[in-house]
Amino acid sequence: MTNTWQDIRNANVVIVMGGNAAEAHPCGFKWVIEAKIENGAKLVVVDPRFTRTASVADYYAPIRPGTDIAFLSGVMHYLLEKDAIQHAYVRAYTNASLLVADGFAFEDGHFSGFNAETNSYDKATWNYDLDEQGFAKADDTWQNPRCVINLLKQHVSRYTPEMVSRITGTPQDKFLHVCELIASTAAPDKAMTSLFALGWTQHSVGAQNIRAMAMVQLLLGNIGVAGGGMNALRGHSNIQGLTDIGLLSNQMPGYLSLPTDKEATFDDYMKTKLFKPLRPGQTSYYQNYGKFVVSLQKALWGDAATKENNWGYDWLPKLDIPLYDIIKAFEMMNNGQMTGYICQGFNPLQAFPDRGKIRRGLSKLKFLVTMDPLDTETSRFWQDFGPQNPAKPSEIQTEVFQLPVTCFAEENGSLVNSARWLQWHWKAAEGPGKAMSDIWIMSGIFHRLREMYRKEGGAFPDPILNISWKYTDPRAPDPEELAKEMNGRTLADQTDPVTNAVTAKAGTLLDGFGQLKDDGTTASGCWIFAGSFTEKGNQMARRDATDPREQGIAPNWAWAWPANRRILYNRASADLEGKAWNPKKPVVEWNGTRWAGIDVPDYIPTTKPSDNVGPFIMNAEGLGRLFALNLMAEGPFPEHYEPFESPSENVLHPKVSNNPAARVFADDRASFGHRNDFPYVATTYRLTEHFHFWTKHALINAILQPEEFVEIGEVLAKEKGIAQGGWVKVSSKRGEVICKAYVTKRIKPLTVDGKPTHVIGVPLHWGFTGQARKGYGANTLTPSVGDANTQTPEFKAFLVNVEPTAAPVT
Ligand SMILES: Nc1nc2c(c(=O)[nH]1)N[C@H]1C(S)=C(S)[C@@H](COP(=O)(O)OP(=O)(O)OC[C@H]3O[C@@H](n4cnc5c(=O)[nH]c(N)nc54)[C@H](O)[C@@H]3O)O[C@H]1N2
Ligand SMILES: Nc1nc2c(c(=O)[nH]1)N[C@H]1C(S)=C(S)[C@@H](COP(=O)(O)OP(=O)(O)OC[C@H]3O[C@@H](n4cnc5c(=O)[nH]c(N)nc54)[C@H](O)[C@@H]3O)O[C@H]1N2
Ligand SMILES: [Mo]
Repeated sequence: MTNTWQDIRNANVVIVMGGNAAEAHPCGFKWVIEAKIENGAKLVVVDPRFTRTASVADYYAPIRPGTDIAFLSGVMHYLLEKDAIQHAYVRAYTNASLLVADGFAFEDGHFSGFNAETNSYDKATWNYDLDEQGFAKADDTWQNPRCVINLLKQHVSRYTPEMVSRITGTPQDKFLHVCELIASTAAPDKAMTSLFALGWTQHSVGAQNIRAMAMVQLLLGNIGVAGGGMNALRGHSNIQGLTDIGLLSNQMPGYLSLPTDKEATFDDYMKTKLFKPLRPGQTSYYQNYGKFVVSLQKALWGDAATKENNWGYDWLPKLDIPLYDIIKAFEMMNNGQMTGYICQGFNPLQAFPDRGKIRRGLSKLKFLVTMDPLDTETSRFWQDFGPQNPAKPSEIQTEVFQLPVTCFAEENGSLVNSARWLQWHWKAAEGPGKAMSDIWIMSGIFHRLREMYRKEGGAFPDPILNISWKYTDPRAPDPEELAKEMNGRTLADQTDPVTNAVTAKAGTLLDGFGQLKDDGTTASGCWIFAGSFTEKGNQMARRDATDPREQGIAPNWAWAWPANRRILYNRASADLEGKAWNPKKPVVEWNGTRWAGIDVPDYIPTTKPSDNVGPFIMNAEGLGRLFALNLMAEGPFPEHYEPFESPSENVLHPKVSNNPAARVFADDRASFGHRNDFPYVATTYRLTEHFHFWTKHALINAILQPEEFVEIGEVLAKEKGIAQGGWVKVSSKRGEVICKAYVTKRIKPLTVDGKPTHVIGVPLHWGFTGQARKGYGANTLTPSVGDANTQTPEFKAFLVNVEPTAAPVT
């Protein structure tokens, strides 16, 4: 989230598109209700299904799964045509005025630089037109056709209301009404908040769905302000923490990128990181990158990381391909390239696409280790259940080790919520039986590995042998010790550069990342967490809910990264003079000498408004990007591509139907179905009564939602002779599910490119362990294809067929 849960109540319009917050985030959803009651906010829901969120909305519009870019490009077209944008904001705070390099173009579904042989882009032209000093040229009058704003206008001009409706199936009048509600927040004192989750991410164009709305928000001046922002409602209680501390395979803690094998030396690595300012006088905060990465290396290797060895740079892994995501891991298992798998708190047989492929992959392993409090389907994959069940466990040679672990309530620790708050929690109970903590198990594996490296050498022992492991109990480091290590501390006395006085003795916990150094005198395991555990104590454990302006900012409740800042980019909440755009809901303002307010300024606090430094200081030009440069895999502007399985051709460019840069393996192409055989669109989702695949182990949840079902609209049910509560067989090219039909008014057929299109809803919670009735699982049906930037699987738009059937024999 750029903003916070509490801040939602400041919104004038709340749009839930690409998620179902009332169902999946029922506690946080109370802030939407507060926005409605206290602020008179309008709640708008755009979803293929009339959801629990839609049931309390002021306005609902249906949409075909996988077509949000067409919808949102149509919104941009509407805003630009009606001139419903916040002009002063767009001119001063976005890259609208900057000129784009000459070679950049878009034609017939491809951006410039496409290589049809490698199916990838050379992004050289996805850049600004730079002057001799390397600064981006600009035309503040917007006359030059190469201005970002003019290229954007041209790009979205194809998305007329007629075209939007033809692609998305959203009736034109409903689309236009949503546009009107959105446009009402272009006023400087009005804000819209965008709440989204998997309805946007789980597509082969997922990241561009989100970009499209971020662009809408920039055009409206809704980023950085109270009640605005792009608010990803996250999943597991600590999934935000997972990405923060670098558990994605191409990242290190604090979103620092893992080196690639093209970056053989530390200098090579740093060359592409320091982001020289792209406008004169601009602050480009990532000029501090070296301080973050050296401090991380010092945290990893302590005294062994020296200036001479570039702080242990050679010990960092170097990626040989862009990344090893989970889809890739299962591809490698299937090809025999990965033979062992440690599966910690993860149930891929249930959770990952094309279950048959997952099962085949696991069956080829030499060993599988699961670390889980529960008996998961993955740990018993050899018993698989369903029509595709191999039922020959004796032929599977994989050795499975199940390690029972404790869970969050059985240990101290912190969870990072969607609002980036690190909240400490305290142990409430002892773990049952022989369950041990994740930390204890991981430490044990580490010590045994290190012992083996010590004794046997091995290919490359240095990264493991040099690890710094100075914990009170090396067998099980204390969560507080780990938290302090993440925060960071000084390794030598720090002195004031002018007076030479000692400002912090060696060993002092850092107050913030501003104190980090690139000379090896500071260590920090995750620079964005610096300030979370200081000499004043554990900031994550704070529980003071005082909210001085009653505006949803309680600075002493827990601690938010970065720097305890609650609203990101909050400099943009004020105008060019430093006064709040919305005087009723100021966030930070210029008080004559510095930036101050109810939040920690996202800016250099002493930079005067007249210095004309852009508010987005993490970007080298300091501006919000309507043109994304080379950061996205498939283009600097979002473009509508059909899902890999789609009921319609791409009416904009039939020859380039799908995202050209999506994550798809050649072997998987044969497993995609066609609309002739699988005529219905399916989408998968969750229910409040279950949490993924765990709560079916609890009797109460199993009673609330006892068995697998699919939702089918009344029209299709009638056409197919499917009865309410009757058995149906849902099939895709990859497998079939037999379950009960829930016939509903909440899904209506859509007219897509002139043809009626039916959507089938597939909740995902059932498997073959636990208390609920056995089910085949939604992912028996889903395709193995991922988003081009994040590799998130396309769980939300694929094709199936459905037929009434007899009850299965069990
Ligand atoms: N009770 C409960 N709560 C949970 C979870 C749980 O299992 N149970 N899981 C947690 C996790 S890990 C996560 S990630 C979050 C997920 O939170 P959400 O993303 O809100 O959850 P989903 O149920 O996947 O909802 C996706 C919604 O998007 C809609 N949708 C599908 N395709 C499209 C599309 O192309 N465009 C648009 N506009 N909408 C589309 C679906 O109809 C559905 O209503 O929930 C979290 N909260
Ligand atoms: N078709 C379809 N598939 C989906 C989705 C969808 O919308 N549609 N959603 C996707 C999403 S967003 C998600 S997040 C995934 C979820 O997929 P998973 O994360 O694989 O599902 P969970 O059941 O949440 O599994 C987490 C496991 O962690 C265990 N666990 C809990 N606490 C601890 C702990 O402290 N330590 C350890 N070691 N284990 C613990 C639980 O018992 C559980 O077995 O599913 C994805 N799959
Ligand atoms: Mo999730």
